[in-house]
Amino acid sequence: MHKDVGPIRAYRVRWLAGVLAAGMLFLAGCGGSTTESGRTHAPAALNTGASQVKINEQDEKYRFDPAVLTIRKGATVVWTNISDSPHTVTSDSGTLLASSTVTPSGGTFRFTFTQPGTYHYHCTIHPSMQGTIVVTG
Ligand SMILES: [Cu+2]
Repeated sequence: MHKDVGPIRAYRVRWLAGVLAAGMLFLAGCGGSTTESGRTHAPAALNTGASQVKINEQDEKYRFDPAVLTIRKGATVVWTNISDSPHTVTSDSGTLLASSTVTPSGGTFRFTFTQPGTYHYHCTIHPSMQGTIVVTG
């Protein structure tokens, strides 16, 4: 008897994605702890996803979420504007991050960090919006 295993496999993929997402949150919460326990046997496709920063609104203030994001050298960060206002992603010093206007309701800006360091940035339209990307070696 031949059974269609499609739905079961789909469930397992979703479950694995959830476990990996939880593991990444755990790593982020530990400020870049180098534990490897959550990274075994991860499918290659799930290792190539970009890190995400949401531009959203909370308590009537726009913000970068998370405000501080730790990534590894070579990783790409994608900022997605899910708020109702345009924003920018602009380095506090230097010219590394220099987005054009990131449009409301889904506009994105992406950047690949190739050098370790701590990169502070802000929104030129709302200077109180500040964020930091920490790139580990
Ligand atoms: Cu802004």
